[in-house]
Amino acid sequence: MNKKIVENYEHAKSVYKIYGVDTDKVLALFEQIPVSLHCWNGDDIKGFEGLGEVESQNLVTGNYPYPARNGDELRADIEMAFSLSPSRQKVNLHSMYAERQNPRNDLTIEDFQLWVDWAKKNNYGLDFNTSFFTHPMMNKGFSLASLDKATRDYWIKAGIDSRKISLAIGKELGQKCYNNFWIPDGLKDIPANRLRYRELLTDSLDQIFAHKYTEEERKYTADVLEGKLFGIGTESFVVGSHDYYLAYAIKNGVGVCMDTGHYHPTESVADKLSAVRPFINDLMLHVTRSVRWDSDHVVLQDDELLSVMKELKRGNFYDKIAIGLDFFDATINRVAAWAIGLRATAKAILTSLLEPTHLIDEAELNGDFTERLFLMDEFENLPVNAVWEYILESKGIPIGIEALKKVQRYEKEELTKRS
Ligand code: RNT
Ligand code: ZN
Repeated sequence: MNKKIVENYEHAKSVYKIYGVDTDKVLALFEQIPVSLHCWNGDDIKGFEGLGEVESQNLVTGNYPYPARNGDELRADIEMAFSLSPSRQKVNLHSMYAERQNPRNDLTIEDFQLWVDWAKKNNYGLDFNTSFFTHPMMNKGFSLASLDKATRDYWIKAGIDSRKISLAIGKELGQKCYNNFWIPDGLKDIPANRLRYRELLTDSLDQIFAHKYTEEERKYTADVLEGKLFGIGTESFVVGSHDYYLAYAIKNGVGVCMDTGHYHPTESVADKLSAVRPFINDLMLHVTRSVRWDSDHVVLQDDELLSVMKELKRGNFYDKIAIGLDFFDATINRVAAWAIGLRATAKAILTSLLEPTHLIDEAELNGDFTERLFLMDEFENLPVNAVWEYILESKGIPIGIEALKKVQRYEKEELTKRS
């Protein structure tokens, strides 16, 4: 180990000790917190079905070369990104990344066997999503809430199958596979009747969730519903809004997924966690960075990210709320984008774990809000980075710009072969 890094860590350890934080315990805790990497940044959410020019309901901009074109390339890219992150690893799959050419609504775990074998081999967890978008069976941008029954039925079947796939994956890997539902259904302009679409969605979801998981099955899978405020092309009305899914989830015993880009710009997802988690069993986050709108920029250590992670720490939520990433940027190297987002998330998690939260809390309980505020700001500058570099060094992960250089070498030696 690099001597300077070890010395810096020892110093940081003594600083944290003054505030009653045991850095070695923090390191052990950090190891246990999984971050689920969204596979779809690797190919701009195109999938492997060769659907050609079918309309997409996700807006990805940029034309950086070398997107992954098949499972082997996508897996290699993900491995490269993971080699730059110290977090426990999960991969978030979408059904459009099946590697057998079965219809989107006729898939089983066998269509994802290469992913499952790979995850097993590398000790990664997996999460799952049905891709209710970018497909000929999308009907004017609608799936589960379409006015057309045949359209709804097609996607209901896909939803039912996704639960079987997710459960099977969870069992294979011996850990919970979150199954996320996001549908783009909505309207550009003001609907004449909002309730009609929401009733159709309720009927579709009721059919999908007709099977209630047993206690045993719940160890291996959970369904989460991802609401959204608006999308490009659905500015006036999104059927699956946050309120809709929250209400549906509470009534029906399913979970929710909160995407940090899916709310009004001044709403705080950090504030929502303690409001919602006590009333639902499963909560997943899609961590993203929105610039003015749901732009899905690469995650950085900004105030939003830190406030979410601090809330997970302060509310003791790290084993109760799952962290997934969700961003895509086709203007920069996609592997580097993943690495930047993974590292920023990991550092924000570490920052939160190292925070002497108990002292802030003590000040609050003593009614000393002056001290609470003082400490909050004071703790912004504790030596997190010394601990961070120690973690990277002890796992053999490149530190600082060396991480980017590794991606640059990968681009030169491997990615360029794709052109
Ligand atoms: C879209 C949602 C959704 C997707 C992925 C591809 O606004 O955030 O999570 O990004 O499922
Ligand atoms: Zn999302």
